[in-house]
Amino acid sequence: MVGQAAHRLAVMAERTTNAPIDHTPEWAALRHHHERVAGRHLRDLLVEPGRLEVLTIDLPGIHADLSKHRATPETVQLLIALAERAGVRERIAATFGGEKVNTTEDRAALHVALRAPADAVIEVDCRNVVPDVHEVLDRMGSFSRRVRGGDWTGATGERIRAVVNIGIGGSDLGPAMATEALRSYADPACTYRFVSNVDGADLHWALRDLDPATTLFVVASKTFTTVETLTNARSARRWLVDALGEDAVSHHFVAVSTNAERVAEFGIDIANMFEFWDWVGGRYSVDSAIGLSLMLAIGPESFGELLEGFRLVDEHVLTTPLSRNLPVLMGLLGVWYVDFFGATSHAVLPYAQELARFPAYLQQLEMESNGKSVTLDGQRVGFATGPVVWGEPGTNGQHAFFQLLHQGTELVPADFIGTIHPNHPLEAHHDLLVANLLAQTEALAAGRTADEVRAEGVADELVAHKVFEGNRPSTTLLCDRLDPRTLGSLVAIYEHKVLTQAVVWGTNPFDQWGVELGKALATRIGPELVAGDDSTASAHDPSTAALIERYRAARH
Ligand code: G6Q
Repeated sequence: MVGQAAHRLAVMAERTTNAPIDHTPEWAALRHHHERVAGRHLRDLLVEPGRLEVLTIDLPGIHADLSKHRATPETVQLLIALAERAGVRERIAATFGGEKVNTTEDRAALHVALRAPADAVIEVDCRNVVPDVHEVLDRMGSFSRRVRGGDWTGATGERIRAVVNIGIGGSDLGPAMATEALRSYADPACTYRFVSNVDGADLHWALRDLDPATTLFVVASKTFTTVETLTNARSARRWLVDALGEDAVSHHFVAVSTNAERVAEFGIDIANMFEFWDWVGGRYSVDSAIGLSLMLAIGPESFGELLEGFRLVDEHVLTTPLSRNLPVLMGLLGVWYVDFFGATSHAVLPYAQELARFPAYLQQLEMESNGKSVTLDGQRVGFATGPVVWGEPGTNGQHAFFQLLHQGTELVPADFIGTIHPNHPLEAHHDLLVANLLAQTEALAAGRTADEVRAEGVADELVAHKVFEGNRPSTTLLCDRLDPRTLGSLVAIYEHKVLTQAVVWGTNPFDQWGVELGKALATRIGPELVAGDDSTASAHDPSTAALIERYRAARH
């Protein structure tokens, strides 16, 4: 094992210190190939015999169709050769193996351990972390059962009717997205709210109609130093104490964190703290204790199914050849569009209202992970990396930004995500929804030629306006049903897609220095807005200094 690990690290080092990826023969081969095939139209590609078999992949509960991509079998082969050159297999294995792949923070990135079966052995610094993971899961399970069953009550003995998660970024987006996505699995007797923004409006409106006696706060923060979260948690604590007194806190506040000291300092009993570890990145943490609010909503059994969905994809990514490996192929197709077609954005379009927050969740997962411009060895990249990720649920988007997808000058690859079975009884709505999804992917691919437009009797002067070039690529992920297992699988697919791309680009998908900068900058300006301080003008650029002064003059 030690020998294998050393070999993997040596391979990683060689990949990252040798020629940049865009100086390799595999990159050059893709460039030449692009010149040859970029002009080919999806109308023609799509009807090539055998294409569907090669470019569709079935995972339990998810059918993935990659055939509407501007790729030939040769494109896929060349992309896989690029992945091999970059060491995708080795880096995935190193990540799963607990190696410290997050080199700039000297940490493992071991979210896969969060869903490993109880008998698995995954070591960090020679310690098997799997028993720790399961111990916390068990504690979360029994706590959730007590709250859901009414055995854990508020200070006045009443059962909990509202759960308010206070966290931000990775400590908010995952549980908020998943609680909405799985709302049909949630206990309807309880209300679930997520407060993240330091804008007081967020907390104010979240608490407005809640009763302190029946409200449970989950304060979720990996570091327990994040200003927004601590500010919201302090105000929530005051709201509770004003109504029920200081002794009520231990009945109404629990914490999720890696930092027991800070939790205790804040005034939450560490007996009411659910732990996770520094090897869990914020945006990779929905399946850790950060998912506690979600577990309170859907129950430990459904949470277990969510973990099973993650695990299925982990096994798939580890054991499937790259040519049939869904997250790897999605990642490589992303590289193909960004680096060879010049695409600068990627749309995520769930045709499932319950997935309304999924684009925002992926925005963080993808952009915080792959918004990087230096390689692991600190060299500036000479090529484009992560695209802007954005999206909204269909069909709403069709009445808004889809115009640009169809006829704009930008090439925007898109993921369409839908389900065969709805989680509601309005079946006729669902057929209409799915019909729209399929029609959009078809229209984006095929377009409409001038001849077709003319054949419809359109006046000559309008023909150019009504032509659709088509050739706009998309992935379709058609799920059986949006259930906990499928949601877990969907998230894992994107986690491994992101890793694949980072390996190709040679960047670190697990650090976030840009986010850390934001935290530091706000702390600096904050006091200047309140206290009259003449040094402000010299410490900032003229625009910022004037804005600070304007705000201060009007407010204080
Ligand atoms: C995630 C990021 C970031 C983080 C938040 C909250 O990968 O690092 O979004 O999750 O800044 O941090 P805390 O959990 O420490 O409060």
